[in-house]
Amino acid sequence: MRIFYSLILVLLPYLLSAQVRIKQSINTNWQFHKGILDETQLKSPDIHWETITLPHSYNTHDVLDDEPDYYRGDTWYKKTIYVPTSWSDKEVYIFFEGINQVATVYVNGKLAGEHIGGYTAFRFRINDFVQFNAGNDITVKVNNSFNEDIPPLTADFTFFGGIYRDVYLEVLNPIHFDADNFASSGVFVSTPKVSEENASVTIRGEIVNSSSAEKNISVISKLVDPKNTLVAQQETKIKLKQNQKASFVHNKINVTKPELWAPERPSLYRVVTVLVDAKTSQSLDEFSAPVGFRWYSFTGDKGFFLNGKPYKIWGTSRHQDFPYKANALSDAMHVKDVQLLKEMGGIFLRVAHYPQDPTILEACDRLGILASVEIPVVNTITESAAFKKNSMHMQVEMIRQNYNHPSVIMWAYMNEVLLRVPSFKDDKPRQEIYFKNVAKLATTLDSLTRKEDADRVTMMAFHGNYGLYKRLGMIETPMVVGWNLYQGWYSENIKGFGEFLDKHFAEFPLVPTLITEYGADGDPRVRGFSPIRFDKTVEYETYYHKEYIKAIEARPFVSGGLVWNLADFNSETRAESMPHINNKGLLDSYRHPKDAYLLYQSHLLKTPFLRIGSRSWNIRSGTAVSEDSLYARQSVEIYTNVNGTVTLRNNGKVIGVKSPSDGIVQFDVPFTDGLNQLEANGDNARDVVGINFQLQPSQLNSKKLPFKEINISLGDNRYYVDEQQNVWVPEKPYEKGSWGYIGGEVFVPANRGRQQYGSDKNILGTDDDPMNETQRTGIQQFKLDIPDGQYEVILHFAELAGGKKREALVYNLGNGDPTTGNFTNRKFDVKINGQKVIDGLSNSNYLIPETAYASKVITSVTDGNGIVIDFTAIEGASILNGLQVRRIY
Ligand code: GCB
Ligand code: CA
Repeated sequence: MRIFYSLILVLLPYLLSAQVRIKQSINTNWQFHKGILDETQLKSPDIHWETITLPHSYNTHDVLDDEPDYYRGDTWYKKTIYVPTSWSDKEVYIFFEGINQVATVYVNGKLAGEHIGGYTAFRFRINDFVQFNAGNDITVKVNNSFNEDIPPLTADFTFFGGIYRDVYLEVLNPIHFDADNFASSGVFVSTPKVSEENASVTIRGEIVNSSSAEKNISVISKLVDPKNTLVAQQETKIKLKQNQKASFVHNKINVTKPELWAPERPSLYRVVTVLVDAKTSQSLDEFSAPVGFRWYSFTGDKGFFLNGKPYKIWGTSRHQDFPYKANALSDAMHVKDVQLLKEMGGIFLRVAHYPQDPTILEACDRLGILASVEIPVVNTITESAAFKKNSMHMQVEMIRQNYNHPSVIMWAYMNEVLLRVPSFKDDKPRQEIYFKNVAKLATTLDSLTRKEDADRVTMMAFHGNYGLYKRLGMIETPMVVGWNLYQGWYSENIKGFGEFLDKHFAEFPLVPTLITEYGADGDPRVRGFSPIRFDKTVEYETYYHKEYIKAIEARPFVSGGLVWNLADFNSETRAESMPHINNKGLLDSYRHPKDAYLLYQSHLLKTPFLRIGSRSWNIRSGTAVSEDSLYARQSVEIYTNVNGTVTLRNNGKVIGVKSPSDGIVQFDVPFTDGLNQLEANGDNARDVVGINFQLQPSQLNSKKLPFKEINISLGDNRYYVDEQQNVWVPEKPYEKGSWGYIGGEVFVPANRGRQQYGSDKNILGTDDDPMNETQRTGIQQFKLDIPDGQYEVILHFAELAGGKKREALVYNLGNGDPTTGNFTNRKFDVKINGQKVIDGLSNSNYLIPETAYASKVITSVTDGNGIVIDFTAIEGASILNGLQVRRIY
């Protein structure tokens, strides 16, 4: 989807206008069928086809529901294309930007070709199957099943199926740039020499004459500068015999004092190469690509240099999905992500874990974002010839298809490939053979990459098992090593991050290192004032990034840090607080910024920046300081790069004046009931945020602040804002005049591991996982000293114990199934103000493990007795996960 207009203007004086290649998308009006079809069924009128538009995925919804797994199997797409008679002397191709993961393409029932791999483009010549001046049936079988010979095998992202990128028809003259070169453009542009003084451009490619006549061709390459002024050109004459291929090289295109391409100023030149019929002067084909003049190097001790200057690389990785769209995003949605990275102040995009839509690298070229691209060899390999062949094929496709992007400086080929090591039934010698095979495949892919592109650097990303990669010699295989490190997230000690790097530097002082991943989950709905690891609060995520920024900045030998991830993304097999989503994004999955995104802005942006941190936590709740002081104090962080002080006002009143440190100012804000307009002012920067505060009375019978409603998450220390905009507040012990629990303890998982409290299981039947995952176990009473009136009380329960084998329990209750861990049956009654509202709640009725159960009860409060909820255990311990109380009258 390139725009040729300006080029046409440039070239007009030199060429006769003529029809060069046509590239037209054919995305509309496809028919789709999910399921296996045989040849007769394909033609049968009884088969249901749904009309759809590309890009399309058939996994938009099943990756987000409560059913485990998503459809991974056969699907069919079909469409009629019209091929005009005027194309009968042309070469007609069908071009797919990407289909996940195996595509078989038929034209009028005949096999046109098959493609393996979900993230690279492919094209098939279809002349032999089409009828001109007629409708032609394109039928595509798509299959995204697990295939042990096709990477990725397993990974922390979802392998959505479908024709999820654009599809085009390409119509070429018989004389054209080679269209059968791994779906590349057939022409490759490089900048072998670049300095401030001068730069050179090399353009090489192959030209095909598929006609039956000999032709004299001029190949003319022109270089235009960022203002579209011609700066250099080269012309070659070629005699092309019928059905012959010939190559050309233009390497005499030089520029003095080039405008350099850099993140601050991504100046783009452009190359246009045209094939001209020497006799008629008609242009027959045209190629165009951006050119960015830059040079760079990675060093082991001083980090990264671009155009001779040191740069700390800051950036992110990015997945290509969006809620309810799977991978089928519009071009604009892809571009927006790169823009968001730019607006954060990032200068690097790790296109991970697979090549993405062409618009991504186009945007990187334009916006000055450096990039790496990699094939999806993730976690593990299959030691088969086919796996190796497919990996190598993908690597060549990736490099040739994305070669002409000045933003790309790095090709990678494996991610954490030793994360999932087959145990071979504890056969250590066999495992050792596997290790060797992995290391060998790495070397093969690395050499292949260097051979394909001698100008860029190679990279492989490792997980924290330093010793193993070192032992296998893999640290020295790529030109740059990438480390994916999660100290302070998957492992306990956050300082371990810096220690790891220092050790690495001591042992491999010459190996350039880049932190290719680091990150912590922040569920955008979960907040807290005492964040701890794995509590999923946005606040812990922010804390983690503060620490990592300091550690990376403190070490000049580290080339930079790439946050995992730009945005939250789908990983169907994940449970935790937001099932199916990996919450390590700096943006949530709808691309709203979390606080950590603002933290990076304050750290990286050069223009005045100031943002009030909890803009996304704009519905809050808390208890008034006292009966007479009708406000609650809560912390607010402001992220800024301004010099001098920041003044914060709430509803016009000055709260404080403070100087930032490390880009942050923190205020304890007295929030009043209702709307709190926070206004922060600093040097040349200002921000306003409205926070709706639901102030809870300190005494529930308060006249000044009458009780309305409250939502309490038991066994919880965090705040949670649900989809209905209810704010759930943390539990507290009962105090007279107020509310709280009596008895019991915070639920802590059996094998605590990373989770300090609460469960990390997907609780079925609810979207309120954070509230349902936490629980007070052994609770005796819950009291609210609320005034007389009529109330709605909703009690929330979820069985969190055991639960490894949910089904076994449901169907085999009480038989002591050993696979269910520490599970003990429970049974208890619930009374509200003396009346039994739940009789014998147990695992034999509603308490199905890991499943939400809630019950709403209407109750009257009289005689100033408030609400007293009694839990009486009959077997095991009583539980309560959440409680909502709302005054009706
Ligand atoms: C990793 C993987 C990435 C995961 C990430 C995580 O190391 O490379 O694919 O998504 O960790 O969040 O666990
Ligand atoms: Ca709870």
